[in-house]
Amino acid sequence: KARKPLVVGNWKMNGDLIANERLFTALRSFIDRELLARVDVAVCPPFPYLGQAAAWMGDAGIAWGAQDVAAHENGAFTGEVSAAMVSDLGCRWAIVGHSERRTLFGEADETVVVKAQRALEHDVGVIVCVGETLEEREQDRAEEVLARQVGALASLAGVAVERFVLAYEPVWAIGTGRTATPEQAQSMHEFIRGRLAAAGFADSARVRLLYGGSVKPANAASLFGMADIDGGLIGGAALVADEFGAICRSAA
Ligand code: G2H
Repeated sequence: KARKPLVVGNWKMNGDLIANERLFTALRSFIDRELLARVDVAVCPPFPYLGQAAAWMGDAGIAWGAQDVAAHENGAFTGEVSAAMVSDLGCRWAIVGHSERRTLFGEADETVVVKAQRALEHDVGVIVCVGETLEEREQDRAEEVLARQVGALASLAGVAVERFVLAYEPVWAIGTGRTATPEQAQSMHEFIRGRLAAAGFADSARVRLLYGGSVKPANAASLFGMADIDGGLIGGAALVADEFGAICRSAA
């Protein structure tokens, strides 16, 4: 494939100083420079541990990123974490618009795009998540929802492709053990790439599209083997070093 695969661990709200140290140590040994020459790897721990990630991953060639950023620049927004702050902590990436943010915290397309803009302004690349819910899929509205979510990103069309990644996460496949079949996922990825082009992304063929939703060592290779799947956004399996390492190797 022309696009270098990317595998991102989304730790969600998990971890503690001691468990993280163990995970970072194991990741350093499972994911070596030879693998990193073929696959980009990033881990996204919760905000309080970004400094710990920097300390452990800094010289390992594994990037780290935030799971979210604030839509506001700075100021009286108690509890929020700005793009400038995560940039300060060396984050190469910020995940924005994860389905859990959209469904549990009511984030709308408009908020997602503003958050992405904030991150990009601070030189933090974005991993923008899109995906339909089970209800939307059953109503045969998956493509309509994706078209809306991708269309809302039109103002980002000029961004350098190195800094812009899209993750397709069918919400019905997240943490449920249900995975989209590789063919189902591929057909949605192909659709998304088409919508990116329609939204003005001249380089849509070079944008990396990740699949997310119950990716495990057993299904990673068949997903990553599809033409428009350029890696994965990994939740549960990212907390288990040998599973995450195996998934990264499947992308090579
Ligand atoms: C989807 C994914 C990572 P999991 O949310 O973002 O999680 O792999 O646990 O389904």
